[in-house]
Parts: sequence; structure tokens; C-alpha cells
Amino acid sequence: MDVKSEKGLPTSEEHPYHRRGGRGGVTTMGLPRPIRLLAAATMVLFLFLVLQIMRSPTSVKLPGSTAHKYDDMIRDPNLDETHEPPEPLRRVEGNNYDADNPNSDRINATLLSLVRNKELQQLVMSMKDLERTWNHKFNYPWTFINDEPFTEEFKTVTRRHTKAQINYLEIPKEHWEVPSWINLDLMHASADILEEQQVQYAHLESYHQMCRWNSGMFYKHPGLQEYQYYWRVEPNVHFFCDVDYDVFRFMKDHNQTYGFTVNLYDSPESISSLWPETVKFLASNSHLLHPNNAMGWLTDKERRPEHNYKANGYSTCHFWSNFEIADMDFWRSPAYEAYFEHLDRAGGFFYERWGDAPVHSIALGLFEDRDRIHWFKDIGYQHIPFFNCPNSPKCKGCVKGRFTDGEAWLNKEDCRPNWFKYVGNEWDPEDSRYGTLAAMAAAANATSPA
Ligand SMILES: Nc1nc2c(ncn2[C@@H]2O[C@H](COP(=O)(O)OP(=O)(O)OP(=O)(O)O)[C@@H](O)[C@H]2O)c(=O)[nH]1
Ligand SMILES: [Mg+2]
Repeated sequence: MDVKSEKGLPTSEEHPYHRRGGRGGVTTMGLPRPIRLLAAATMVLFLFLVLQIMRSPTSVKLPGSTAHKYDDMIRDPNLDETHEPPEPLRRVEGNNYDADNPNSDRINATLLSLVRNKELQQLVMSMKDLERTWNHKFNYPWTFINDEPFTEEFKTVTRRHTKAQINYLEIPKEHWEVPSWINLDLMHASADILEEQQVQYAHLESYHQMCRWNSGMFYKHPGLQEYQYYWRVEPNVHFFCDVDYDVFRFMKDHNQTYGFTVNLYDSPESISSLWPETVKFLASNSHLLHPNNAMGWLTDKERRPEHNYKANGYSTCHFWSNFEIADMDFWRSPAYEAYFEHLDRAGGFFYERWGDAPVHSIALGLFEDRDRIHWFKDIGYQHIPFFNCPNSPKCKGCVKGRFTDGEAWLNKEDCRPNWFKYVGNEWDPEDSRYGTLAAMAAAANATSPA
């Protein structure tokens, strides 16, 4: 712009800045045209960047400060390069994990799937992914459970997809049926109200039964008593990353109770009295609260105040339980048993639509040491419509850092920032929780029998 501007500002030649010129006293007008164009483009780019930083919704990170680092999580931590968690990690060496090795290094753990005969094809998809990425190396047994007998076709087809042992179990009627103290008229009337509030599956009785069973029954099955750890697998889920260590040994060696991949907000309408019932339970059982609990994560009302309000004090944040790698000793503990019993008697599995995800998550957040809850960041996972997709050369088939492939508003459902804020991110070297896993492994090592 070498001409006089309409506002009467001096031309570039007259303007004091230009007259002063750059290094060596060369004026801008003295530079060749391509250099001037380059300078102008650099200036525009600089202004654009300044504008972007000023428009950014989060506060600028201060070095070493993690306090509000994840408030809005403009950058998904799954974009950071992801490696394996810390040692000790058990790997395949020779035949130590062969399916037919009677003295293998496997521990008492199983892949576990509640599934219907009609979901065979979807289950096979899940099996193929998990066998390809992990279990063909470690050969942990599969356990399929159903409220009806499995068909021969189901058995024949599933056997084709693994070298590992398979258990086919049927759920005892008394574990599955609607309990005697539930008033069926009230249950149907409540389902009408839930449906008006757009709560999914409100009238689907089996869905309520499934949620109750997953909350407080599955680990009581006689066929599971020999197992301590399980990896829950649903039909129609996907696994994207090669995992080259024994995840069950990882849980044991690092003193971990529960592992998740996705952390979400729940529909508050489906659980309006879950937190009030929990508070009632705590009133007479406060001694069960773990000193290092995750109460802040459970009760946050800053991020989605309306959720906390509608759920009467609960943030609704939960571990998405269609993926769980966990220690059943926690569910089998007197503390959890008492809590489940209280909830079961209150009736919310049928008068509302309490899910096993918020029930498990609240129990873990209250009664377990929060440092014994692990984010399996390195396990690429999808259950429609959400993902956990890390940035690692071991992963194929998902987009790193993508949380959902559904509508954009679904991104709001991600509750990880809340988890990071109150509990921390064990994978982030700048985070106070970094190194926890190594410390837990040292503690487990110190207490394990020689
Ligand atoms: N055997 C049996 N399994 C069930 C029943 N209802 C649900 N399941 C299983 O329980 C798990 C959860 O059920 P889903 O229908 O996937 O529930 P969801 O994940 O909340 O819902 P989607 O988003 O539709 O997948 C799956 O492994 C199902 O196969 C049932 O009545 N009988
Ligand atoms: Mg499902």
C-alpha cells in the first residue's frame, strides 16, 4: 500500500516506521517486491496466530502447572505419542503363553462376554479384533454367558475363532429375574415417565435386568469363581492396537483394580435417585470411604452443571463399562456387596434405569484407592459411537485423537477432562499422577509373597 490511504494516514514512505527501516537502515521501499510480499504474508500470518491464541477458550498453560490444564482439553491427550505403560510387563517368551501349555504364565483371568445367540456375528467381529491384536499371543480363555442356553451353532462358530479354551455358561434364574420386591405396576408406570424423558430402553425389561446383572451378579456366577480378573467384551466392538504384554499380569503386578478406556457423562434422567441413595448409604457407612477416593470427579458441578443438578449431586461421569479390565475381588468385597444390596433394595434398576456403568464407577470412586484405577490409553477401542484411539504405530484403523465419529455434539459427552482435573493423567510426564503406576508396582512387589 504505497498510496495515501483514504483516512489521510501517511504513505509507507512518509510513515515513521517505514522511514526508520529495518536492520542496516534499509527502508521497506528499498527492498525487492518478492521480499516485501514475503514480509506482508509473514505479518498476516503473525496477526492470524495472535488472533487464534486470543480466541482460544482455555487459559494458557503455565509451565509445571497442571491445576486447570485439562479444563477444556482443546488438545486430546491421545494425540500425544503413546507407548506402553511402565514395566514390569510380561511378554511372550518361547511357549510361555501357548494355548495348550498346562504350566503357562497365564493367571486366573478370562475374557468375558454376556451375549445372546442372535448376536453371534457381531460377537465374532469383536473376537476377531481382540484375537488379532492381543489374545492370539496370550490365549486367555473366553467365557460366554447367556440367560438362555447357547445354540450349537453359537458354540461351533465361536470355537473357530480362538485357540484358547471357551466356557459357555448359563445364568441362574435367580440372578437374572426381576426381584420379588419390585412392584411391576410401578415399574411399568415408571418406564412411561422415563420414556417421556427420552431415556433409551425404558420399557425394555431385559435391558434393566442386564444392567442389574452386570452391576451385582456376574461375578457371583459359579463358573467364574476360579477367576479373579476379567476383560469385558461386547458384541460389535473394535480393537485397533497391538498390545504385546499380558494385561492381566499388568493389573496384578501394578496393583490395579480397574481399567477403562472411555470416560463419559450419563443421561441424568436415567439415574435421578442413584446419588441420593448413595448418600443415604454413606450416611451409615462412611467408614467405607477410601481416604484417596475420587469424590471430586463424582460430584463436579462446574463442567456440566445441569447434569449435576438433574442427577441430584452426581456429575454423571462414569467409566464406560462395555470395556472393563478389572479385579472381581473388588465386586466381591463386603463393601461393594453392601452397597449393591442397598441399591438393589431401593429398586432403581427397575423404577429408573440405573446402568452398571454409573454403579461401578460410583463404587470405585468412593470405596477404592483412585490410584488403582487405570486408563488403558494404549488399547485402541470403539463401541459405537465413541473411541479411544491413541497415537501409536501399533494402531491401525482408527483416527488418533478422535473421540466420536457421530454428531459433533457428542464430543461434549467426554468426561476425561474431569478425570484428569480431579485425579490426574498417569500418562502425562507433567502431571502429578505420572509415575503412580511404577509406585504401585513397587508396592505390589514389596507385599507379594517371595
Ligand atoms: N444374554 C443376554 N445378553 C444381553 C441381553 N441384553 C443385553 N445383553 C448383552 O449385554 C451387553 C450390553 O447390551 P447392549 O444391548 O449392547 O447395551 P448398550 O451397549 O447399552 O446398547 P447399544 O448402544 O445398543 O450397544 C451386550 O453384551 C449384550 O449382548 C439379554 O437379554 N440377554
Ligand atoms: Mg453395546
